[in-house]
Amino acid sequence: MTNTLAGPDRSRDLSQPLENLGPDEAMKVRSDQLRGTINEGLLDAITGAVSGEDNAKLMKFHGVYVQDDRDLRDERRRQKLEPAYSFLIRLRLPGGVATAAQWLKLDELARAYGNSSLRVTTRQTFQFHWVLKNDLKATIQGLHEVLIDTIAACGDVVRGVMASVNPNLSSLHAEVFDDARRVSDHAMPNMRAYHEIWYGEERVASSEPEEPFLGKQYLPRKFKIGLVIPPYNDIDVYTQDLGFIAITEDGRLTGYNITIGGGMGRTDQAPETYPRLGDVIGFIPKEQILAATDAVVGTQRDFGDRKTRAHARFKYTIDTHGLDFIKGEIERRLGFALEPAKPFEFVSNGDSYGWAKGEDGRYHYTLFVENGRIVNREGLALLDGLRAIAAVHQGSFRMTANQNVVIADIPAKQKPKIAALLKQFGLDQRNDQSLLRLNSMACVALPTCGLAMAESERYLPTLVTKIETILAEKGLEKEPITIRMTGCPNGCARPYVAEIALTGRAPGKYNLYFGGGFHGQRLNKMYLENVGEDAILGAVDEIAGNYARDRAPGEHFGDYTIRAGYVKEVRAGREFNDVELPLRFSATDI
Ligand code: SRM
Ligand code: SF4
Repeated sequence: MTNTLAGPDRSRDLSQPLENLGPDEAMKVRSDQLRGTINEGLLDAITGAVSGEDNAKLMKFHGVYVQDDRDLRDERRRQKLEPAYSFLIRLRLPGGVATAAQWLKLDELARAYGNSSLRVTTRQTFQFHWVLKNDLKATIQGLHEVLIDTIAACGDVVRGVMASVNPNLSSLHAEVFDDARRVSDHAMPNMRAYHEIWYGEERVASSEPEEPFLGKQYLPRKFKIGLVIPPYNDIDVYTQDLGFIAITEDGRLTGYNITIGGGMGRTDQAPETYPRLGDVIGFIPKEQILAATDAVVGTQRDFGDRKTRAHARFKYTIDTHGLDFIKGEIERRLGFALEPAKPFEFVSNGDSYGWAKGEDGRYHYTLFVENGRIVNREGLALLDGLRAIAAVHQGSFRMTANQNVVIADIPAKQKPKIAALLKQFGLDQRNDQSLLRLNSMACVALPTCGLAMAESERYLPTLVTKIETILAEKGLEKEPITIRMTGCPNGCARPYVAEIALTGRAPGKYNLYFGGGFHGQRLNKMYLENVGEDAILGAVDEIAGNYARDRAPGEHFGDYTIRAGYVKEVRAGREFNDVELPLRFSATDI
């Protein structure tokens, strides 16, 4: 795992005095390339967390977060106990693909250390929650046995690289998936610290810089990349910092249209923060994908805001400097002008469920996993069922960016066996849900997420049941409508492109949004602020009633809410908050 990114092309001076930069920049520089004192902090028996000033933040670059059980927080405080600490471990799984052997190992580790829970994330990977400090190394070493790591799953680096799952187009998927893997390997930091801390390798002295491309300050902020195969925008390409849209001719991949500057995160009552959809800036032949990654990531490395972290995402860099300037900078680094973007079309950003046959004759089964949580519950042994399938499966698994699982590449001969196991565990019934539920997505939120202000994963299923009743009364039960919920405005379930979205404000209170594009092409807009369930259901009831009566043939719910005037169309991130954006930063801020 070596980083092959080209050496720095730093048109800006990153060696400015650290006191002029944000505190996290100084932390990265003094971290000894992300080693900090993590090893010592893990040995501290006084706490269930990790001690040492910077270590909790530094561990994010290693794919590990300190958390505490928020259900127990108040009680523990009353008892004068420290919070019930545990850790989240996020895997690096480019394109969301795992082998059956890897699945079995994940299942084993989840049962041993992760409270028997596997969580498929909105970026196609897995998280273990509830891992105790003393089990961290065993978990990460267990992953290493099946060639999985957690490097750069979090932190100011290129995060998990996504790719469409596309069960039907086997060879195209293989090619695009391979590119996703190459981009991930190419862009990830070398991170010798990871090998030393988690695998116990010796530190090797070298006069060479450890991170020739990323330096000591890494990127200004997280950076997200995704590859999509039209017509399904199943990775929400416009929400990625850098997106590659596969372009084909006669079924053959010729290259990619590039989108830049997507992002969801925002903060309530901070209008200078906003979600933004990526701009399509041109086309590159497929051979140029790594060079394009270098050029775009390098531009953000050198021009991103290293002073104000809340404005450090690439979307703000673009809006601060202007799209034309950033595009020109990318082309300068590439050494050639981008070709004009090629035509493409998206039809949805959801998954297609059930059986599909690939062009190579192999079968794929997309299984609905509500909000990505794979556990055994009364009446549904999902963890057991998928383990039984992994034990015999000769193909792979693909995690979707909608938090579902594809049992992929099943040879025709094996299909009856997999079908029988799906039936045995009742998994063959899981896809029999309303189209609303099949197009629903919630972030984790409580009780593990430290930033959650309201429930999400634990509440959305109940709310969906109530909305299903409303839709059924109006004859809309067959209508595909996307609904997404998050426990805070950070937007981990990409809510701002959903047709109906809820973001948490306080326990039981949400902002309600309408108008997102059905294939992720348009941001939604706030309709009600900080309201509870009654107001949410009331609004849905009224609008759904009118939609059932007045919609045009084929008109999607999100489109209707705009046409009927419930919300204004948002054509650019700046219109999301109805204020003049972007706020301009002075040159010294950058
Ligand atoms: Fe996220 C922070 C969970 C996808 C935007 N996200 C967090 C943390 C780590 C909270 C924290 O910092 O302490 C959450 C851990 C909760 C837990 O207990 O698991 C968390 N994010 C998740 C996951 C697990 C949600 C899920 O239900 O699947 C997703 C993991 C993805 C992965 O595999 O890498 C996840 N997060 C996203 C996405 C969606 C995406 O990338 O496609 C977004 C919006 C896109 C974007 O980045 O703009 C997202 N997460 C954030 C943000 C806001 C970033 C910003 O620009 O403002 C934060 C907070 C931060 O970074 O400061 C955050
Ligand atoms: Fe946590 Fe907020 Fe992300 Fe949900 S959206 S997982 S509450 S940070």
